[in-house]
Amino acid sequence: MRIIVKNIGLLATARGNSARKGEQQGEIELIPDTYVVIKDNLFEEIGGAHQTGNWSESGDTKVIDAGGALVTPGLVDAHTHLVFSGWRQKELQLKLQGMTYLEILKQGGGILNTVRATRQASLAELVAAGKKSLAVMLAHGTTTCEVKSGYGLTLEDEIKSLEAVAELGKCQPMDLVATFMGAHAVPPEFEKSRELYIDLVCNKMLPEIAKRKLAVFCDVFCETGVFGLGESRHILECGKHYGLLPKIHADEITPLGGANLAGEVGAISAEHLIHAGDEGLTRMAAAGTIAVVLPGTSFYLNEDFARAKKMVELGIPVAVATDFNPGSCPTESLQLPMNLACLKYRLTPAEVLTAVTINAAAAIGRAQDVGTVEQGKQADLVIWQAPDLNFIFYHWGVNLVRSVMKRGEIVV
Ligand code: IZC
Ligand code: ZN
Repeated sequence: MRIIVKNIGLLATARGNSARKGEQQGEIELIPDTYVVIKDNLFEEIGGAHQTGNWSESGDTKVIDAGGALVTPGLVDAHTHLVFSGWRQKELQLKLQGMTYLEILKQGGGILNTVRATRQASLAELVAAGKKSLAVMLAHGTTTCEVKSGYGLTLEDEIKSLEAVAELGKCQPMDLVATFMGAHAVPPEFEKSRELYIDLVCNKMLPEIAKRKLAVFCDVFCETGVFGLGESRHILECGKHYGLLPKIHADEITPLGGANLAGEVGAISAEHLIHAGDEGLTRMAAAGTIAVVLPGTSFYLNEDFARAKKMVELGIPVAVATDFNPGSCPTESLQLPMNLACLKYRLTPAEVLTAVTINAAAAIGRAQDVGTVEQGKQADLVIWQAPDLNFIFYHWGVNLVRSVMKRGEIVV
């Protein structure tokens, strides 16, 4: 069976199988009036400019009319905490009274509220909740995403969370990549003996999760009052020992030095980086670490915005993600983060498109098979309710997706 997507008004896509940095971040292909051919779930042929082709349905050819709209690769969300139970709308009042994110966490709220509910939830309940969130993501154009554990914080509950990710990967269309984040917070039962919790993460959770192949990456919330630099280094090195590649929540709320650590341990990506200093960014550039910046979180926490433009100038590949989680960024949609990346970071639409497709794919180890519309790649794409690329960065606050294709099948 061949599928033709015809009448594409503008095809906008980055190119290649690896992260794009520096000037390459903004170098994308813009092909007007074209078509794509899909066979066996993969892109088989990409038309040239003003090559509309003369396609008609037949027994083994299905034709989809893009209606002259903008088409891009399916979006890739490189940073989510989507397996959880326990939304935190009650904390909105505390926020409005002036309590900060870290103050709420210190009082046993925040992440720990979600941990309590997640521990009580069954695997089936986590899967059901995750499925709802993934359907919303897909409806907003995301076709591949990363998912972190980190609301279980016991061996059993971290495994339950990662098993939920595995289940979810099988029962809905999106591709999921799992990250183990046992080092998301120190749970209350270890408050007075945090080194024992770190021991549990390193000597029980990591080996078991690696043995069961439940995660590809290991992430740490390196932050004042959460995990310090030395603790984070230790956990990430242990993760490496068990074959889990390091990721790090770095310099989100305080300038602790997480970006430096990312460079030092050779992290595949460092996330947030709102307060990352020049030295940290230089180290990241030298190590080839991808910056996963999360403008929705800056917006929601009323924080500064990361220096993404500077990162591009320094030759750091930049990805933009949602940070979807029930505390600091409760949204499944990448569209507002894309608007913010353009309007607040001052990245160009082309740079942001690269950030939410090929660079995001590279940040989760999937740049070989998703993230661009090119021959041989998985046929994931978004048909937008938009005539050109500028439009989706300019018209905001509503869902601009008209249709979504995953592995050659229309799913939205
Ligand atoms: O539930 O608050 N920043 N972890 C680090 C989060 C936000 C998720 C949460
Ligand atoms: Zn996060």
